[in-house]
Amino acid sequence: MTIPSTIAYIGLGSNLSEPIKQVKSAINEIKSIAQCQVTAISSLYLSKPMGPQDQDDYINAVLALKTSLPAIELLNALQAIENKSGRVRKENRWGARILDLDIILFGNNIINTERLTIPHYGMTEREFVLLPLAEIAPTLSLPNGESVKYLSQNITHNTMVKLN
Ligand code: A4P
Ligand code: MG
Repeated sequence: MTIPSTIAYIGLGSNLSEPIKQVKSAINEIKSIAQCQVTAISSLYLSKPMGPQDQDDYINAVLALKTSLPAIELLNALQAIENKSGRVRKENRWGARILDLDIILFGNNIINTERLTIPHYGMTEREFVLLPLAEIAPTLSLPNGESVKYLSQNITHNTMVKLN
């Protein structure tokens, strides 16, 4: 029997404790999640913080993976990686963090549960999500039909720098 698989897109972000190292090591950790196969990885991008400005710049990236896991199990695996990185969850919204792993898209699924909102609620307004996503999936559309490439070309561009 073939297990149905889904293409999911994961957003990675870090602005503490050597962010480039954090993001690269998270990519390696994600590669070792059972029932997941990483199929594409964007460049790393340096981005100005969204939210409070009294924090360091972020390193952001997006990767694509193929998985037979349900979305909630993928979230559990990603949160285990965040916890392993030493991330401490704080009350302040959009504050500095060692590692943030968000499920941006999970196939064409629309999920609204207590623990998951997919597509990710901020994805259509965030340059640091749309640019790396359009880099690895230029023909991708959201479940509502919106084109990622179109969204990425029409977002307000700030000062993102592509690092590699
Ligand atoms: N959750 C719901 N939907 C999802 C999803 N699609 N993927 C829930 C992942 N998690 C999801 O997450 C809080 C809860 O959201 C989880 O327990 C999960 O059940 P969290 O990671 O603990 O909290 P958070 O990430 O601090 O909250 P939030 O509001 O999602 O933060 P954001 O919106 O991701 O903002 N500036 C730049 N330049 N680059 C960045 O990457 N990131 C942030 C964080 C702020 N500014 C930034 C960046
Ligand atoms: Mg998060």
